[in-house]
Formats: sequence, C-alpha cells, structure tokens
Amino acid sequence: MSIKILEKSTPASWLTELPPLGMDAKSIASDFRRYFSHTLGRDRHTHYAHYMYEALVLTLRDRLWERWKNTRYAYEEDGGVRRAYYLSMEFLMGRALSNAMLNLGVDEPVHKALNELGLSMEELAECENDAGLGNGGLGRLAACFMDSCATLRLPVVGYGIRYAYGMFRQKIENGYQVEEPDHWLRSGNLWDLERPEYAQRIKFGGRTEGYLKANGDMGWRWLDTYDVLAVPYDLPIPGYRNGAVNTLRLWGAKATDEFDLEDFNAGSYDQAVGAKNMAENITMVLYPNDATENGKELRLRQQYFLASASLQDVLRQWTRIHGEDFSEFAAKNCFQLNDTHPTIAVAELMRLLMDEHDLGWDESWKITSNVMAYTNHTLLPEALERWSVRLFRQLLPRLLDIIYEINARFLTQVATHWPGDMDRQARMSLIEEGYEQQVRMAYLAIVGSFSVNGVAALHSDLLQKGLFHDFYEMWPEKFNNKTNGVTQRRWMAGCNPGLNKLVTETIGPGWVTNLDELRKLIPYADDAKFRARWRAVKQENKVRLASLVEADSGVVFNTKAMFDVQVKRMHEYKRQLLNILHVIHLYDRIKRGDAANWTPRCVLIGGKAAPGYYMAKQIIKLTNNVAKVINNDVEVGDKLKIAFLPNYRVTAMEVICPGTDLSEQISTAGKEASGTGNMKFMMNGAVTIGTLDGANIEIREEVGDDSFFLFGLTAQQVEEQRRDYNPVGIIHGDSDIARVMHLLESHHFNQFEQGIFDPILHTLTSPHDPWLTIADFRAFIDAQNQAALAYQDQEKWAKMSILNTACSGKFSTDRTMREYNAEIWKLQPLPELPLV
Ligand code: 26Q
Repeated sequence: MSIKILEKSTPASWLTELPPLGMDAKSIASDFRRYFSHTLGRDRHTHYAHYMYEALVLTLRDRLWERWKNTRYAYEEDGGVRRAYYLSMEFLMGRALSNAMLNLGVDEPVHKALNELGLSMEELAECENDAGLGNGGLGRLAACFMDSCATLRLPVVGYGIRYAYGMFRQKIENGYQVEEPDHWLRSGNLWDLERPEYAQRIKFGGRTEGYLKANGDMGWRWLDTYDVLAVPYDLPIPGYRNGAVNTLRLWGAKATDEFDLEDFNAGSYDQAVGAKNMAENITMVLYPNDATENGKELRLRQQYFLASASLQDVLRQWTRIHGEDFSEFAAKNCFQLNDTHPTIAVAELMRLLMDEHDLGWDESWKITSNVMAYTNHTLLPEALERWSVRLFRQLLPRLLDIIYEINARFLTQVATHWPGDMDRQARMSLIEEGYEQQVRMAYLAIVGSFSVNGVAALHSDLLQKGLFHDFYEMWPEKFNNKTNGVTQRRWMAGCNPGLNKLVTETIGPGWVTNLDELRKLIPYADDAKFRARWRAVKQENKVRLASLVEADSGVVFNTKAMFDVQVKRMHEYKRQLLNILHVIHLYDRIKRGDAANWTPRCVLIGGKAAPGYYMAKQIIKLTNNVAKVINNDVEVGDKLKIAFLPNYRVTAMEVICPGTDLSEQISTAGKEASGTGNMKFMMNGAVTIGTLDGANIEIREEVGDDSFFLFGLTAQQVEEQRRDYNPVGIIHGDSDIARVMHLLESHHFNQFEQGIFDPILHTLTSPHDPWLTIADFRAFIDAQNQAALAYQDQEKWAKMSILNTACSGKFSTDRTMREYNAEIWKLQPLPELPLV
C-alpha cells in the first residue's frame, strides 16, 4: 500500500448526519449477513469461522465508528478541550471483540443474533489473535488505562507503536522455552483505521549546523538526515455504555519515496530495497525484555520514532487551530510518559518548538517542563535506561545537543541549591561519566517533568528515599504516588460471566462503573446460601481452567483440589523458584509418608522468559522437570499436580484468574513495583499468599489480615539481611529445607541431564543471592500450610474469597485514572454524548 497525497474536499452534511445504526439483534443479524455475503463475498460453501468472525467485527465496527466521530467532535468544541496523551512503547490490548460487545452494550443482542444463525460466539471469538503489543505489567496497565479513560469520558489519546510482530509465542520443547515469531497481523486487522493523511516525517542521523537568525539569535539546522514516515493506525477504545470512543493511535514505519528513487535511479535496486527495509524495520518487532535495558540501536530508533511522531501530530493539530501562538499550549496539553521509554520526548519537544516553531530556549523549556509527567515502574537498577552518548550523537545529533544544554542549565541549579557539593553534581548529572559516557534517561525524565510518580505506595516511598532521593530533596513537590489498578470490565464483567451474573443479581450492576460498590457483598460472606452459589461459580471456572491446562500442557487437574497459581513474566525477583521449592517440599512430604490430613493441590506456573535471560529459562526447565517426576508418580496421585502453562498471555489470564483459589505474589520485598495480576486474582475471589511488596501491601490493608496469607521479610529487613546472609546455615538448620536441597543436589529431577540445574543451586546457596530465596523459605512453607488447612474448611474459604472480591474496589483503574486526572492531568470529562 502506498501513501497517496489525498485531494482535500469538504465532506457534505449527508456524511455527518447519518441515521444511527440499530443495536438490536435484528439489525445486527442483518448487517452480519450482508457483510458475510456481500462485503466478504462468502457463500454457503464457506465453513471457516474466520469469515464469520470478520463479518461480526465489521458489524460492530460501524457502531464504534459513529460513536467515535461524535466523541471527536465533542473534543473539538470551543477550540479544543484540554487533553492528555499517554505515550507508551507498549499497549498489551489482547482481544478486542468481546470487550467491544460488552462496552457497546450489545453482548445480548449479538448472542441472540448468532444463536438464531446457528453460530457459536466462543468459536468466533477464538479466531482473533491477541494484540500482544507489550511485555507484561506495564503494557497491560496502559491498556486498562485506555479503557477507564474512555469510560470516564476523559479526553486522553494513547500513542504507541504498531509492531508487525508482538510478544513472541512460547512453545515448550523438552522442557525448554522455544520462541516463535508472533505475526499477529497475518490475516489483517479489521479493528484499526489507517490514516495516511496524517503521516509524519521522522529524521535520523545527519549533522547539525548553526546559523544566525534574523533577530540576531543563534538557530540550529539538522541536515543530511535520512527520513522515515510514521503512518498512524487508529484503534477505537469504547467506553462502557456511555457513547464515548477514544483513540489509540499506533505508528507504523514506512519508507519515504526518496528512499526508493535515489538509489533506484542510480541503478542499484538492491540498495533501494535495503534502505526501504531499514526504514520499515523500525516498527517490525517488540523488544521482549521486560526488566533489563539492552542498549540496542534499533530500540532507540523506536523510542524516538514514537516520541517524534506523536509530538508532531499534537503540534500539527495545535497549529491548525492556533497558528504559531503557543501561549496556551501548556494549559491545553499534557504528556504522560510510561516509564523512561518515550522520554526522548522531552528533548524532542524542545527541538520542535525551537527549530520548527522558532521559540526561544526559555519559552520552550517553560512549555516542555509544564506538559511532561513521568511514571516510574521499577526500582531494579538493571532496568534503568541509559543510552551511550556515542550512539546518540550518531543517531540523533540535534537531540544530544539539546540534552547537553538541559544538563548544563540543570547543573547550575544544583550548584545553587547545594553550593560546593561537587559529589551531588556528579551524582545528579544527566550524563554519567565513565569508560563510555551515558545519558541517564530517568534523570532526563525527572528534570523535564512537573510530576514524577511510582505505581504503589511502597514503591513511591522507596523512590523518594532511595533511587531518586537527590531529586526528591530538590523538588519534593514533583513526587507523588498513583497506585495501579485493572479494569473490572475486562477482568471481572467480561472474563467471569458467572461471577458477573451472581454479583449483579445480588447488589445490582453499579459495580461495573463504580467498583467500590462491591463492598455491598461483605454481609453476604456470612450468608450460607450465597456462599453455596459463590462456590458453584468458582467450581465452574475451575473446570474451564482445567480444560485449558489439559489442552495446553497435557496435565490433568482434579477440580476438587486447591488451584494454586503463579502467572507472570519469569524473573528471579518474582521468585517462581521459591514456589517450585515449595512444590518439591510437598512432594517430599508425600514420599516420606507425612501426608495425613492432606489438602490436594494443583500448582500452575506460567510466564515468558526474555530470550536472553538464561536463569529465567532454566527455571522454566526446572518447573517442567519437576512436573514430569511428580505427575507420573503413582504414590503422589491426586494429592499434588504441577503444570507449566505455555504461552501465557492476556487471553489465557481471562480463563486463569476466574478459576484460581490461591494467588502467588511472592517477590522479594522491595522489588515488585506494584503488580497488577495480584489485583485481577483478588477481584475474581482468589486469596493471596504474598510478601509485603508492591500493591500486595494495599491489597492486604483492604481485605484485612485474616483473608491474606502473609509471609517473608519486609523491604527493610531484606536490606538488613543482605549484609549478613548465610543460606547454607539456614539449610543445615532446617530439615525440610535440607531435604529439598538434597533432592535437587542428587539430580532427582535431572537424572539424565546431569548438571543442568547447578547454576540454580549455586545462586540459592550463595551469600550474595540478591533474591534471598532461602531466607523466606521456612516462612513460605508455614504460610502455605496455613492456606492448605484453611482450604479444608470450604465454608471459611468461601468467606475469604467473597471478602477478597468485596474489598477489591480500590484496584479499579477507574480510581487510578481519577487520581491521575485530579492531581496531574486536570482534564474536564466530556458531558453526556448521544448514542449511548
Ligand atoms: C527497556 C529497554 C529496552 C528494552 C526493553 C525495555 C523494557 C520494556 C518493558 C523495560 C521494562 C519493561 C516493563 C516493565 C514492567 O512491566 N514493569 C511492571 O510494571 C507494572 C505496571 O506498573 C508493575 O505492576 C510491575 O510491578 C512492574 O514490574
């Protein structure tokens, strides 16, 4: 597809005054049939569910489109409302179909229509690929934010990248992770709308040159660049039954025509094609690391591509209405940076205002530092982004100049604040000195923003006390907390129809847009009839989860057993290893005959390892080897099962969290910024076993001590323990732990693969193990034991389960978005819209 320059013409009123489409089963069925036969050209010989899925998407899309237009018009009124832009390298959207039906309020008529046509909704839904444009928590959070903003009618636009390949598909071969490319757009994507008319030009490389401007000031040109086009693809984000449809604008890279022409005319076809590929490579693939920065040039290209395209797009819309008058720009715009990944936007906005719009430094800085806001998602030092100055100079020379200037002016401020404190200046500099100079992106984000937030109370506190302490001392007023959430539309109403029905019948439908209303369930925890219905719903969901597990891992779960689940990215700090050690302990107890009063348990572990993360991959292999031994031991039987679920993703979580009894949130305290899976489990009535880390602390505060299994060192104790940690001593002093270690050391789980788990044993027993796994093992065993005993009293467990759901109101992204809006964005929600 080539980008055509389109002729401008004014759309007539017949285009803006279309009669609204019917939302009833009859209108839907009739559109569906027309799309199937006329638009898609299929007939009675077509049995592929895929075309029926497409016909349904087209039917719903029309209904989204008309609301989308109305919403845009409303935002444009009075010269445009104040808006926020969520800049993120990741939007982990998952599937769109059932969410669109739910939010449009047509799930019942669609089911009815399909029923009458003899089609199964489930089969059609399965045709959609997940939009896996993210790694994990940070990317899914962005997706939940979009849903809540649309539901609150907040004028927020998401800006991201349209990767041709999303998060890799994970297969398991011989127990090891194997990655396969995720070509999710292979059969097209009917949800997005290409908008070539809004393409932007992005510059790379070249050199800078100073010149004297007419007014005597110095100006800068960025010359001899090679340019790439950014083409927007818009995705509609429907609010919940409120007539609002917001926009997620994803940029795809396209070669400019010059690329082909220059080389092509010079006779080198291969070079022309090579250059084109280079340009289009920018948005080819999502980087699958979720916790370590990797310093690759292509990643920096992607980041700049996103920042520049999005800012140019906002400035284009601004100048269309206000010309070159930027006096109100900061009052009308706000950019939320999802971690440091889009932080080059700070320097890019300076460049655009100065070089393209002729503003001076001071005016540009005043605007920039009043529109940017930064969210941090991690305390792990290895995740803090740094880019080599050399790479910056090569790829983005003009931006490096600007960063140097920002730094020089900033360090003058530091010197004024702390006269003579050279140490402080070196510590706070945006440029890290050393063998190779590096730009510290988090510092650039803090200096360039008016707001800096963490994602849970503990995390924000640790940022102020530790990582960003110097900056906190300088600008305490910038720092704030915004505890994460999840959208209850997808994570309860959508994915748990049984619970949806029961809760709505009991307390009405208000919770779908006001999750605090779940508190009305609290008295029902003491109602035996209600508990019985609650358990029946959970049981049904466990059956559904057990079939997923069996289909994808081959392991058969007994649905009467306790379902004990840990799904999240594989990382040492999340301590899947601690979970496996506990499973080995249970196995050991069974084998040594200590199984009186036993609670049968099915343990599920799932998650992807970054392809270059050796230890995370070994932990997957260990899980699978342990599973093989335990699941095939007749003596163990139904007492204990363990499965590794391959290819964990949004769509899998939609089946997993409703069917879970026990949610494992067992990271080393102080390491998990927030966690959001923990909230999805809680909403769906799972009880948490967890450390005092991230949002677990707030979850426990909400639900109360008695409905949460707490264990382990606190963040502060972790830091103290590090100084004097002797895991071998702990192992020798505790026979349960010693026996687990002995099984591992004697190669019980790798009889024919000698030595493969030695690196794991080595970290566990090292006094320098950063994750202190052995330090928390005894406490974990004891907490697990309590959970097992509690589960034997099914009435008591049901109570805890109900209370978890009932007290999960705080963890709605509706609350999170209200807080961002009240304290950072200050947007006016739109009034009612037509076509609700
Ligand atoms: C950076 C540079 C180069 C390549 C990749 C990256 C990269 C990409 C993704 C670094 C980090 C991420 C993702 C981080 C993430 O998901 N963090 C999680 O964010 C959640 C939402 O706030 C929190 O709940 C989790 O605690 C946090 O781990």
